[in-house]
Amino acid sequence: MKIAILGGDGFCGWPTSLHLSNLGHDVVIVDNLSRRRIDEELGANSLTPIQSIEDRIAAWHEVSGKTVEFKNIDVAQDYDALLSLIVDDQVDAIVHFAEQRAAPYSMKSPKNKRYTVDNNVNATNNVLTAIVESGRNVHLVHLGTMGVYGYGTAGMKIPEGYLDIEVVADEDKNGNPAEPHRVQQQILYPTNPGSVYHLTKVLDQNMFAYFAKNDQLRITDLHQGIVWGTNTRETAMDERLVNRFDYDGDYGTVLNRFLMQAAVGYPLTVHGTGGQTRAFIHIQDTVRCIEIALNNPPTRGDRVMIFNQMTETHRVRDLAALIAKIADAKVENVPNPRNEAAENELHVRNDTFLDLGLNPTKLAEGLLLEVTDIARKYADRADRSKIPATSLWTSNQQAGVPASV
Ligand code: NAD
Ligand code: USQ
Repeated sequence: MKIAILGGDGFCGWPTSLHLSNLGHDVVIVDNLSRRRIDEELGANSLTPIQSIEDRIAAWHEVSGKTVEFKNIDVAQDYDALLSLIVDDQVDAIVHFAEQRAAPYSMKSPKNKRYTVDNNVNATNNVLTAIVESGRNVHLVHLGTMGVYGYGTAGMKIPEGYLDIEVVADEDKNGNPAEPHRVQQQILYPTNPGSVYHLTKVLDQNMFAYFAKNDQLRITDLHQGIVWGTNTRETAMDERLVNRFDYDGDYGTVLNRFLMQAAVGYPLTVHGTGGQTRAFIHIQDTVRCIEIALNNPPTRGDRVMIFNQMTETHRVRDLAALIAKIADAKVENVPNPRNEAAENELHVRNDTFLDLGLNPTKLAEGLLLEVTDIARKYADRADRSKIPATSLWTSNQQAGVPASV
């Protein structure tokens, strides 16, 4: 297949590009390198020494003999370039990662809130509109988030996108009064976003539903949990291919932050009580799930296919305790800079990927390797001043700075 990877220079996009290229697909990376510019703006850097996109692609060619193309296109701004790419390169599938993905960054200021909405909503709208205008039967695979559901449980496992409901109707199909009777329906699971970033994924979801209905676009929306880990089989083939590792207070996600904090002797920053339960997936499983999703497209005219892309759920304080034990680190409860439930249960269905052959990498197997192979190896590149989470959800919140630091 000819596959365009939008956001292919990012944390999930780069290993996905190599994985699909290694499988023999013809891959073109589309990225405006905004994530690298945000690193400069924040004065933060990947813990791992990532190479320029040009050097990455040259190294991949040297190591594998395969060619990956790169096009610098702003998907949210440059509609014509995106349309030309789909038409001229005869794209069969698009994997869409090209969004601002950090919840703390999205909450940092009015400017950041507006940028996140403008960038993410326009990017998705442009992709959908360009696919329709191209007239090509492109399969769109989008990276969405578990966060569209909120993180609660309503006495049932969170289903894969759709909720079965039963209503008591008092009209017949023609709208005439009738004896009350039960009618079954499926609706999109009610949304409950926890940040402006998560809100953009909710808006995406409605755009997908509309374009699938009106234009019969083939769309798969992957509701992914928090990704942990760094390398995949392909990015581990040569140090020049290494994946990015974010640890700063805006872009670093919880498990990778704890791994890095343990490696540099910084207390593990548990926000609040650490009673927040979240869904997780290893980066190796992310790339495999995308392969599986590409191999199992919906049929034209189907509704959006939604898969929950996660393999296990954990409470934040349990993760901290686990890492403290294996890496001999200290845990410190810090003020929670976010406006979120202090404690929650989370139970999630993920049958589709398991049925389609995903064999999950569990935390228990991979954690120690991440600490020793990655976090400790690159510990001297860490800037401790970038660790605290300082982006506040409301003016009532306080930054997540450990008292002992
Ligand atoms: P990332 O920031 O590392 O990568 C995103 C890439 O998209 C960057 O390279 C950036 O330069 C590019 N990009 C952003 N806006 C663009 C635009 N307008 N035009 C072109 N390129 C643009 O993020 P990531 O962690 O790889 O996440 C990728 C996707 O997966 C996101 O949509 C995110 O919501 C989703 N996701 C990520 C995680 C996670 O834990 N990292 C979990 C669930 C879902
Ligand atoms: N947390 C801590 N200490 C830290 C960092 C985070 O306790 O040092 C807590 C947060 O308060 C939160 C939880 O850990 O309760 C998760 O935070 P996170 O930054 O790891 O994840 P989140 O903001 O939800 O965002 C990440 C990705 C996003 C993706 C989402 C999937 O950045 O792109 O959509 O995970 S999910 O969480 O399932 O919605």
